[in-house]
Formats: sequence, C-alpha cells, structure tokens
Amino acid sequence: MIHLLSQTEDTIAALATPSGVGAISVVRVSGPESINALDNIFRGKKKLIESSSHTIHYGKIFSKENELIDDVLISVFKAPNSYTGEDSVEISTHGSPFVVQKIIEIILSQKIRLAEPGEFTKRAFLNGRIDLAQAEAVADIINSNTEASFRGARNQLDGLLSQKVESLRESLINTSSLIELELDFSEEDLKFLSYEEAEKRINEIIEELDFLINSYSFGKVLKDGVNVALVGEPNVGKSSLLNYLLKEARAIVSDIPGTTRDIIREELVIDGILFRLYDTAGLRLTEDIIEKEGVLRSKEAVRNADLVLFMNDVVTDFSENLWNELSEITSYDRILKVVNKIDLKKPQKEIYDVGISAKTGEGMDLLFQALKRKAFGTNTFTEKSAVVSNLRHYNSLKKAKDNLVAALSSIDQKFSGEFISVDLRNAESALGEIIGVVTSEDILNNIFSKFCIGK
Ligand SMILES: Nc1nc2c(ncn2[C@@H]2O[C@H](COP(=O)(O)OP(=O)(O)OP(=O)(O)O)[C@@H](O)[C@H]2O)c(=O)[nH]1
Ligand SMILES: [Mg+2]
Repeated sequence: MIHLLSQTEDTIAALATPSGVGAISVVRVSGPESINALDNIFRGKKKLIESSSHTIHYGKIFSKENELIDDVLISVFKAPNSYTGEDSVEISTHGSPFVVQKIIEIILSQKIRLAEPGEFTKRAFLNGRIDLAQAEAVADIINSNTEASFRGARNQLDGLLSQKVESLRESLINTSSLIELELDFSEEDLKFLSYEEAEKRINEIIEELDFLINSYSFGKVLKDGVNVALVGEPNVGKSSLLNYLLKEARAIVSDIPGTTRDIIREELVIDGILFRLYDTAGLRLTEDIIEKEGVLRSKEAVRNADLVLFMNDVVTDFSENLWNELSEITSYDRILKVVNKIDLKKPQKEIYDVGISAKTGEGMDLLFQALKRKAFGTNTFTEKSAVVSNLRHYNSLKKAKDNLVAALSSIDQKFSGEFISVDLRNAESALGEIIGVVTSEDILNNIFSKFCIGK
C-alpha cells in the first residue's frame, strides 16, 4: 500500500516532556486547529494566529470558567515549517503534573484529541519532513545512552543510510528502465543494455548491499551494546574481574568454589561502547540443587551472549572440559580465551587471547581491546559509513539482495527482459521499504507504537 502524502485533518496534543515534577513541562499541539485552539484559551500581547512562525509568546492560560491556570510561553510554528509539517504550538508551563493535566484537559475540550505514541513523528514522516529510516533514528536518539549509540542514531537521522539506500534504488531504477525500454523496442532490435552490462551493474549493487548487510552486526553493537557472558571453572576469578571493572565489590568473591550461583548483570561503558556483563555460576557438573539451577541459567546466558569471556587461571590452566562444553552451545569465534591471576605466575600454555590479573589490573587494556575486536569483527566501518542497526532495515536489504541474485540467475539463463525486470523492481521496492517509499499501515503502526507519547 502506498501511503497518502497528505495528513489527516485532526489536531493532536500531548505532553512532550517526562511526566512528573520538573522546572518546565512542554505540551505539544499539532494540526490545523492548533493555533486557533490556543488563541481561545491564551491571553498574550497579540493573537497567535497573527504572529509569524518560529516566534515565542508570553501570556496566561485560562480555563473555560475564566480561572487563571498558568503563565506560559508558547512557541508558534506554521506549516510547513514545523517538526510535523503542520501548524504546531509548544506550550512551556510550570512543571507541575497538576498544571499540565489541567492545560491538556482544556485543550482536549476543544476539537483536539490526545496524540498516539509517536504520532508527531509519524506526521513528520507522512508529510515528507523526514523519511522512515530517519523517523526510526529519532527513536534511537531518544533511547541512546552511549556515545556509540548516539553517533549511530545521529548519522541515521542525518540521512547517511537513507542517501545510500536512495542511490542504490536509483541505480536499480535506471537499470530496470533500460531493460524495460529494450522490451518496448525489441522488434527494432535495439540494444540498450546487454546481458553483460546488466550483470555487471547488478553485481556492483549486490556488492554495496553486502557492505550494508555486513554492517548490521557492527550497527547492532553500536546501538544495543554487547552482551558478554563471563564463564569459567569455579574460583578462576570471574567475579573478581566483574568487581575490578565496576570498581566496586559488586559480586561476592571468595576462595570457596561455587561462590556465584545466580547471574549478576552489570553494565560497563568502554570507549563509548556499552558492554553488558553477566557473571555466571560456571557450567560445572554439580549435585547441589541451587548450583544446578545456576548452571542452567549460565548456559542460557551463554546462548544469549554476543561474546563469551572464557576465563581460566594460571593455577588450573586451560579447562579442556569447559571448552568442549562451551563449543556445544556457542560458536568458537564468539569466545575470548582469557587467563587470570598472571600476578602469580606466567601462564603455561600459549592458547590465550589475553592474560590479566583481576587483582592488580594488569592486562586490562589488552582485554578491552580484545573485547572490542571480538565485538566488531574485522569490520572497518568509520564514522562516516552508512551503518545498519535496525533489524527491519537488515531484512529489507536481504530481501533486495535475494531478488538481485534471482535476477542474475535469469540473466545467466538468458531469460527475456521481463523476468529480469520483475526481480529488479522487487529489489527496488524492498529498498523502498527502508526509507518508506512504500509502506503498509501495519509497518507504520509497528514502528511508531514503540515511540513514547508526545514524540
Ligand atoms: N592472585 C590472584 N587471585 C585472584 C585473582 N582473581 C581472583 N583471585 C582470587 O581467586 C579467588 C576466587 O575468586 P572469585 O572472583 O570468587 O572467582 P569466581 O570465578 O567468581 O568463582 P565462583 O563464583 O566460585 O565460580 C578469590 O580468593 C580471589 O581473591 C587474581 O588476579 N590474582
Ligand atoms: Mg563468582
């Protein structure tokens, strides 16, 4: 379904700042009635309707019973130069939930309804202010909590991904147009685009799609952080490492094997990247019923982890048993082999990625580097690369690629242009889904329902 470019007629309102007490709260109103509705309840130096866009006005809001509610500042934005693309106002009130409640009630008593989650941003998209990938980036920015997640979202809002997707779409449209042109003129035996040339172009596009598809693991790490399970034999120092990294005695440390039974989850930011550490009970065989449950949970943590920090110590050295057990529940390339307690002696074996001491802190920088290397793989994405961090985008890119692979096979079999062009058109619309050229109401609802009300 192709969405309508013109927006619904109704006017919406919602609190845009967090609910609760604050210095200031902001109530947002957007839609054709917004300015009029405010003029009915607001007394300032002049009518808002007569003021120009992007101006701020001091005045007072009164109830229908003519009761003074609050001194406010109102910002006026006129279509199409507003966030939503519609006439909008933002009312800055005193930050009392009671005041806000009253003001929203007065507003809603006019021809205005409460906004749905994400509806302001949805309107911004429907009115062409931003594309769909950018709208999703707005939510990502709001949710960003590290330098990395913020940067990734910022790039997406700036249109880095959208521009890339758009240029790939254009190449596809050009290629399929040439193939379709050939169909129209086929009787005259015109060759607009040879099979070889079509193949070459499609391969170039696939190469660029692959780059984006491969960026997903990186983008996901930037956005969501890395889940790291700390796993190892009892007493190797897993909890000690957690405590060292957090700079506090978070987990109980003792020389009694089996100290940690439940999973302890803590977050740590290294170089702007979020690492979520899960200190586990290890995977050992045990008769103790509580420990058994702990082991089950540890296995679950390993399965869910992006990385497994497999810890050994210099005393007991590399645990072949645990290594074998780990390999059954996760893949080797996710495992970082670490040896602890190097303050005591040198590790015997040379199979470790890093040696550390949770006691002295030795080797921690190397550990950080190794964690980052494992998390990012060998990818060489830079600040300015278009990076995919959203599963929806990833799936659309894969769909586009599948269609292009199908097109290549049609070319290979010297099928006529019609077949090839259908695949190219499908690939193009898969790319269009990312930026929202073509979207269904379901996709939109799914995306915007995850926003908060007022955004
Ligand atoms: N010398 C030395 N001792 C350490 C080091 N790290 C931990 N230890 C000691 O090793 C013992 C076990 O440490 P924990 O952190 O409780 O080990 P764990 O792997 O969490 O053990 P469980 O929870 O029982 O599986 C404690 O006595 C720690 O003080 C280290 O780097 N050097
Ligand atoms: Mg422990």
